[in-house]
Amino acid sequence: MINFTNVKFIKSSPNYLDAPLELSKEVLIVGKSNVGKSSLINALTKKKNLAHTSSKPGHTKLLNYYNIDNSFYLVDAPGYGYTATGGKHLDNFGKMMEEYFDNPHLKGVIHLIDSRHEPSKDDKDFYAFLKESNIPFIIIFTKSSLKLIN
Ligand SMILES: Nc1nc2c(ncn2[C@@H]2O[C@H](COP(=O)(O)OP(=O)(O)OP(=O)(O)O)[C@@H](O)[C@H]2O)c(=O)[nH]1
Ligand SMILES: [Mg+2]
Repeated sequence: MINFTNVKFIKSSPNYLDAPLELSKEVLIVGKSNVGKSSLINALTKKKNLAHTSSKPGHTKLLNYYNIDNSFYLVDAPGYGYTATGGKHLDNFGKMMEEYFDNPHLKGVIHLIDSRHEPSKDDKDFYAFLKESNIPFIIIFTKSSLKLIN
């Protein structure tokens, strides 16, 4: 069984060509800015401050590689759908991801969607992109305040 507490931050990379190669498997966490990607890494690994989180969108800017139990890398990606400057953030993001999806080490994707809102156009576009790819993926809805127990 994989031990999610045996975790190490390895490096930040601008693209997968600069990624660590020791383990040949990686799982990407992706979703719009501020949806909770970095927080999910901290929750999964039970380490509060391993991945840097922020209430301001656009915090994660590079691909951050975490070694999970010497078994695979969990990769925290920058978010889509946010631009501080009004620039072409999604275009840059799209280019980065298209290149990234050529990565033979990519074995799965965790796509996060904010459960409090209708999926955005970017959410739908990325979902369509995932369906077209041959990579297995799951969707996790974040920021739910659903109470299961009274
Ligand atoms: N209520 C609630 N807040 C959350 C949840 N997950 C994350 N947050 C908060 O949402 C904000 C953004 O979280 P991050 O984990 O930094 O989001 P991110 O997707 O990594 O954001 P970028 O790196 O900017 O793309 C932080 O203030 C978190 O505390 C959740 O499940 N519920
Ligand atoms: Mg982040």
